[in-house]
Amino acid sequence: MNVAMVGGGFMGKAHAIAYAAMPMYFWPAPAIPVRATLVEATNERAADAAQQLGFAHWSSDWRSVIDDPQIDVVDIVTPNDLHEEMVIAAAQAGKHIICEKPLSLNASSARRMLEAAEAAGITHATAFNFRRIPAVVFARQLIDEGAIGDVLDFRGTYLQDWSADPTFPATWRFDKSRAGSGAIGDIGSHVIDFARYLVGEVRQVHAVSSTYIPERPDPESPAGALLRVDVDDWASIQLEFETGQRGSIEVSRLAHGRNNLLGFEVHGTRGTLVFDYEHRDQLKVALADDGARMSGFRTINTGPAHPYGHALWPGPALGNGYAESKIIECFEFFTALTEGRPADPSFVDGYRTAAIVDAIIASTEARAWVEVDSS
Ligand code: NAI
Ligand code: SOE
Repeated sequence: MNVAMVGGGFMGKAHAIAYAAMPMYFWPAPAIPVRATLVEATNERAADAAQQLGFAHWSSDWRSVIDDPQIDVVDIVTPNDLHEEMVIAAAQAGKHIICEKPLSLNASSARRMLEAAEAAGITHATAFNFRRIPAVVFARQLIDEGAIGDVLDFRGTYLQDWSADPTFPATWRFDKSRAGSGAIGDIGSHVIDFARYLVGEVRQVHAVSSTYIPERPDPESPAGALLRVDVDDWASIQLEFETGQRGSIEVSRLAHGRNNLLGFEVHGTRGTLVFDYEHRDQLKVALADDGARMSGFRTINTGPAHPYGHALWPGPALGNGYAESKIIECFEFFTALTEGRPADPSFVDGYRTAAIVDAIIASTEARAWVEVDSS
């Protein structure tokens, strides 16, 4: 199936690897993704990225792939503010769509994208790839099997330090008009997706946030010019799920030493599950049935006995990375597409996550609990 990818930056590289490698992991593949056209902001960038990432054609006009009858799938990997227009146009042209997270700048925009995709009857996916990590899927299986009893609460974190240096420039992720929010939507959306995947829908939230570095160097202007940062750097969020459980999430992009600590801890009446992306092949499991004498965590390295184990490496702990999470995401998307069923996570998940992000931001402003409106 012919894929047009719009955006050949950091994540575009991961998506391109997934298109190339998915059939090598999952064989026979549900479909063979063909890297047909890469669209970038300029002809120069498009030509270079197409050559690097193995696309047959390139363009600097994203509408050209919308109008191209040879294109089956459009993959949106651009900054967040560009998602809505591109996705709606692709849906109206009948293209199947993968769109990166967060789906858009806010829930009303995400809702328009979902409605356009549903009206078009196309397969649509939101690229929350981390829920596809084998250890995360294994955690979901254990919860579903009742291995930790009834879920009591959820703790999630996403702590990074790539922007802890005040001289890190004000790239698009620090501009509300381009990103929608800061850490809350950028990395908090991943943790929210974990919470929804492992526990369920969120009823209301209470949050506080801070912008620690209010100005950063303008990457587009001569040395020394500063831009005001109008998004959050850090947030602490309390959750109440629709089923009554409680939870908490902390996000920061300025946590020195925390390079990419995306994780969760789920407490149940009969056990606890702990995941840490920095040790992403592992799931730590504590079970009450082990008794006091043997109380503690066992560290399970995922491998052939675990989700997707048949397709990944032939032994536990051989190492799954960013690319493998995208390769699995790609497999699941094309499986859903060829089977004619909804992808998971879809734009519904992108919209519901956006509604939770909106409520979190509203709560930081109101300094009160805010109901999630994902009607
Ligand atoms: P980036 O800035 O590295 O790349 C974005 C690319 O889009 C740039 O190369 C830029 O030239 C291109 N672009 C801008 N305007 C364009 C246009 N009109 N037409 C075509 N190309 C255009 O950004 P990054 O980090 O790759 O993020 C892209 C998206 O992926 C964002 O929505 C981000 O939230 C998401 N993302 C998701 C991750 C995940 O784990 N699922 C990880 C990193 C980013
Ligand atoms: C920056 O915080 C970033 O690239 C996020 O945008 C991604 O979603 C995350 O997976 C890695 O960090």
